[in-house]
Order: sequence, then C-alpha cells, then structure tokens
Amino acid sequence: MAERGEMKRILVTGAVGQIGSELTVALRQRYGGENVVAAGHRTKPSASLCEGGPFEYLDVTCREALLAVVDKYRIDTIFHLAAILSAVGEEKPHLAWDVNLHGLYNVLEVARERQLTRVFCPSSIAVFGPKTPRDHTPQETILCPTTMYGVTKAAGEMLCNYYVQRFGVDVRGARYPGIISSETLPGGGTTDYAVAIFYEAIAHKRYTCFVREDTVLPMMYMPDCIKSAIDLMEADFSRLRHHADFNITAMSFSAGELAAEIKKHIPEFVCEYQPDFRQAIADSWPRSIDDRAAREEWGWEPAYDLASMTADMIDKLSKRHSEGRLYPEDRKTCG
Ligand code: AKB
Repeated sequence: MAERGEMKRILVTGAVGQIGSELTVALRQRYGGENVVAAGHRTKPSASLCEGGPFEYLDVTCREALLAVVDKYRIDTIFHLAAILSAVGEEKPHLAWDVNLHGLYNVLEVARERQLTRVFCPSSIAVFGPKTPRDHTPQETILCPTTMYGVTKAAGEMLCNYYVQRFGVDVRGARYPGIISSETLPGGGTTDYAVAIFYEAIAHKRYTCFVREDTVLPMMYMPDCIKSAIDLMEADFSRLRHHADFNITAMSFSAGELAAEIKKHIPEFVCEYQPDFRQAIADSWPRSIDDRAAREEWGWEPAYDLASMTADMIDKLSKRHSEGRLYPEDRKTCG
C-alpha cells in the first residue's frame, strides 16, 4: 500500500442533500472554503452553499463529467454522498441501481486512475434484511437486503472493500442509521418520518406518521453524523481492520417514543399513525446496532441521545419558524 497523503482538495457529491449540505459546511470550516468543491445534480443549492466555496452541477453516472471536475480542481479526496434512498429506490429501482452503483463505480475508477488519497462512501442499515438478527445487529452478520437501495448499498460496500484490497484505493464508509437533521430535509428515505415529525409538530402541532407507533429503528443526530464522517476519514489507516462497512449508531427509539419526547416540549402535539409501504421496509431493518468495531478502530462515540437531540431540534426549528423560514424552500437559493 502506498504511503497515505493528506486530504487537501475535497469534492463532495450530493452536496445539496441532507448530509451533504451540512458536511460541506463542516469540511469548509476545517479545510478552507476554496478547497471543498460542492457538487449537486439538479436541486438548486442554497445561497450559503454557493457562497462558501466552489459549486458544480454534476451527474455522477457520467464518468467524463466526474473526471473533468476532479481534474479542474485537482481533487485528492471524494466524499461521495450522491444516492437514491430506500423509499424512492422502491418506486424507481432502475434509477437506484444506476445512481448508487454506476455512480459509485465511476467514483472508484476515477480514484484508482487519478490515485486519489481517500474516498468516503456512506453505507446504510439497509444492507441488512429480515434474516439478520434485529437487536444489537453484529458487525459480521447476514446481509440479505430486500430493498433495491439495500442491494445497492450491500454491493457498494463489497465493491469499495474490493478496491481497497485489489487496487490500494483508501475507501472508507459506515452503515448509517436514520439521520435526523434541522437544516435540509431528507429526500425519499424510510426514516424520513423522524425528521418530518419535528417540522409538523412545530408548524401544525399534528403529524401523521407513515410507520406504526411501535416501530423501532436506530437513529443518529446530524452533528454526530458529521463528526463520524470526518473522524473516520482522518483515522489512522493502520488501525482499520474494516473499511467501507462499519456498523454505527447513536440511539434507538420507537416512533411513539419520539412523539412522546416531542410532547414534553409541545404538549398540544398529536401524532397519528397510518402505515404505508415504508412499514415493510422498516420491518426488514435492525432495531439496534452493535457498533463496537467503529468504537475500537477509530474511536467512534456519539454525543446525542433522544432527549438532547429532541431539545436541540425543537430549539433550532422553533427559532427558524418564528423568523418565517422553517422549511428549506423558505430560504435563499443560488442565483
Ligand atoms: C433511508 O431511510 O433510506 C435512509 C437510510 C437508513 O439509509 N435514511
């Protein structure tokens, strides 16, 4: 394995998405605005994303376009976040296959050809399926996903690990649970209810949840998600026994427990439950995760639990609501 360089010029694909919009800001604070190129596909970026550093429109399924951006900015590190999530993936399985696997293959090939320093590609709890133990799901266990998103993420992990072993490309990634965030809404996942519930509780004091009240899933608050991505990417390679498939979690709760926690802050809040097709997806995923490998190999430790995450979400969204800019579409976009 070649000596490992530093991350100096970073490209973030999917930078307009839920994780990308906040990770780009954090990376720019750490590595300098000009050194972090944000790339989005179709959605208009926020003004702050464009103003903080370079922005490019990029379709990751087009390798020439990706290569052109990598060469233009002399990129040495890619945080590859562009992906189709689980619920949209069930509605558009062919698109999920194309974006999630063809896009990743392009990123890995460009990384191999241009000898990039490092690649980050998030995986998901969606790699697991109904045959996987659902409580404290072990690091090494059955991967038999039943969604197209899960199929692409499981195959993607294996492809990344192959590039590590076969070509010496330093690819890293973790199996993220549902991510709860206050800045950008998630787009088309099964765990989206855990974000939507906050917006609706604040705007309308009511929410109709699309999974059952007793549905338990692993979750993580965005500040922990950002910290995990940066910590994993800055970890000493020689300590890593895993690469693109770390189990990772912060908390587990049912939809009913989340509603009850929100009610502590907004007593009038009422939550109803009308499960739809996403219930079957949620039922195929773990309830809780054993993330000891991540803790041991790169020091993973979350800061937020259900109570502290809920208090912070309500505080942030209430302030924005009082200023008339609760939803992302109420905020300024780029030219
Ligand atoms: C989804 O619900 O599809 C994602 C995920 C768990 O990867 N949030």
